[in-house]
Amino acid sequence: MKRTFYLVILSLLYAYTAHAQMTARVVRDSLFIPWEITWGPDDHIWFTQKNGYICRMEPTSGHIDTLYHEPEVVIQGEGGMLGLALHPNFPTPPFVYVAYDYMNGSTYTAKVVKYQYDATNNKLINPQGLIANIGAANYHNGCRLMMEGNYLYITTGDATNPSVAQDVTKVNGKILRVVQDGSIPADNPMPGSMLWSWGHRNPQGVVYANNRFYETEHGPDNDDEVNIIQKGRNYGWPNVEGYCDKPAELTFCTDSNVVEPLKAWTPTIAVCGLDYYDHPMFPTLQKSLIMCTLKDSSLYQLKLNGTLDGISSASKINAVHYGRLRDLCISPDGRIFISTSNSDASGNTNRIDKIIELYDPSFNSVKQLAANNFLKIIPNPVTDLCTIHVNDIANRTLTYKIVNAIGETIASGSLEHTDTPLATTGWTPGLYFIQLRNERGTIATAKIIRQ
Ligand SMILES: [Ca+2]
Ligand SMILES: [Ca+2]
Ligand SMILES: [Ca+2]
Repeated sequence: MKRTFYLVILSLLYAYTAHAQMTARVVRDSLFIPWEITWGPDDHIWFTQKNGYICRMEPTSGHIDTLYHEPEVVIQGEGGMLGLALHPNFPTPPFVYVAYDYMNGSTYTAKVVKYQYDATNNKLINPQGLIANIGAANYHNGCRLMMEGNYLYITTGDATNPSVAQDVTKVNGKILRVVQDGSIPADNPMPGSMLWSWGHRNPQGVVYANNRFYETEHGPDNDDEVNIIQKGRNYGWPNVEGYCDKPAELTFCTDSNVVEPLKAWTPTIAVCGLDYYDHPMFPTLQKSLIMCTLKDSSLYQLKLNGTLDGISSASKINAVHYGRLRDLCISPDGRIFISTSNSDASGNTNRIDKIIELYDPSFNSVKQLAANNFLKIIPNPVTDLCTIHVNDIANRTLTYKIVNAIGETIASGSLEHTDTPLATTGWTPGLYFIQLRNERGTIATAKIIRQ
């Protein structure tokens, strides 16, 4: 009996992956289902709430500005204001894409709208419908958005009509791909069609990383899935649930060239928001997908294999106990932000959801990144000239900004080589900071001491 007890304790310990020093901090509470949270290049979190609010949050103070309230949004079951994506070159152009459900006459319907960010007034303006007439229902509404290159990807659910997922004349049960203005790309799988892939039940998480498109979707009472989405391929629903492993499924899989999931979960855990982690703040999480779950109320690490096209292990991240988890985003400096989805169990008026930051308080980005030779100022302290050294500049678009002790910018530029000279002639002796940025925001800071 005692031995069994210890074995249970031991197996519980191994069921969770320990991540040294992972600390959780509630950044903001009293929210209503932050359905999509995404990191902006302005170092703010952009997010939707299911009741029709599009917001922007400063992630240290938790200060929120409401950018837009869409009165057209109608919450019905799982429907409401759902996905959001920023243009990949935001703020040039300053486009924000949002998907939501509303009443189109007497028909519950989803649409995708493009807004323009007016930075002067900190508001969204000029809503412009991009895609209309996506079927919606109380369940299975899809509506995750992702922009990659010039293309906007939209997931759609089967809206409780399973057979629609195999009907390539219909937009439901699909992943759609359009150009940023809503037009249909010439290289989509079928001429004149928005369809990119089909046979989906209810995709709820998408992320593009490693030149791959990873996706999560809900199964029925079995077989939640993680997939890699490929152009023009069939993902099986409703003829195939999870892997091609039943006799009828095997026939359909062969006939329709069905793509099997990387991993499937039975019983289901209600897989949801998905992102990719590869930062030294949490070395054990590097090269992993991070996945939220609703029913299972856990944050999962899905460690990728060496070729990044399979999952070598799945484990729960143990610092996270906040109930149902809807979505996440990752800051360029390695912090993980998650949003909860507990208001849906409590009626539409209770705002009990949170955005939470997971970070390592002992992680000193200057020290750790310097240990990886990522960012170094040589020499430091400096007299008239130093070198900004950045390791691994390949495929990175890096810029820097030098600020003085009172926050004034005194120099800036781009980094195109691992070593870039920086003249400090004329600087008043004292303390300065270099901020290193990629296209997603600030990734590292370091002190410069001018003698
Ligand atoms: Ca997200
Ligand atoms: Ca499938
Ligand atoms: Ca199966």
